[in-house]
Amino acid sequence: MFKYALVRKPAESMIHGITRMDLGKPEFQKALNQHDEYCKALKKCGLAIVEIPAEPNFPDSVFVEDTAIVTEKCAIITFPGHVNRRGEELSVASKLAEFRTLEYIKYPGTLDGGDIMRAENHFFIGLSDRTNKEGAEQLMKLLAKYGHTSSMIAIDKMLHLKTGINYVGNQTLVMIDSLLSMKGFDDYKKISIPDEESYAANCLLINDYLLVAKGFESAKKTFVNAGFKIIELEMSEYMKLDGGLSCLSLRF
Ligand code: CIR
Repeated sequence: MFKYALVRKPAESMIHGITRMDLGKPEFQKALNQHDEYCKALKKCGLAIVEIPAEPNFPDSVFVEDTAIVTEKCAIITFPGHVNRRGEELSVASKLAEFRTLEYIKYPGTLDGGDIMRAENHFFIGLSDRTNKEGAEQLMKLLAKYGHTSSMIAIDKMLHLKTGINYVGNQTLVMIDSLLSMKGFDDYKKISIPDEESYAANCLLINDYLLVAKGFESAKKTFVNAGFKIIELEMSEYMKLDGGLSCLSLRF
């Protein structure tokens, strides 16, 4: 069970965040409101919110998930893959030091938390434009030191591994249809999400609830039929920046 969620509100500069999407610039006020609703949902899931100050110098810093991997025993601070995001991790590290022993990914290793998917004691590490082999190898060593297993999965097209694949407990993965044949996930049951609703694959299991993005009706039916208690959240302004539900918090 998770107890805490570390979050950071977006700064106004978020409208200049990195994106590969063509959905226009986010509206700051809407993004703030969506963030408030997100935090309310985390509280409903039973989490205490640990909030750190907004960082106007880092437009993407609302996506705190990319800056650390937090386990029961340690917090591994990342070396973010995109040069514009390097430095976001410092304030996250200071806060996490209050809760966990810190470990670090070091350059030339690069790694974004969005590429790390935990399934019970195993961690899948996506090799992407943001997470390189050196970063993945450093993470594997650190995880092994704390008793976890891990494996690397090369991804293409997606920004991060969890953009299209997420673990939802009970040996089950939520996956975009076109990824179903991907190697490395044979031992798992799969819930498939149509490619046209791919954004909905970035769902987030927190204790008894599954947080899902609003507006994806087919995915919603699939989740409800699979027996999840869902909380729907409007994510339009974060989708414009290529960010999903998991990116907005670190749960531990
Ligand atoms: C970026 O490109 O880095 C941000 N605009 C979005 C990061 C999303 N984070 C995530 O999927 N964990």
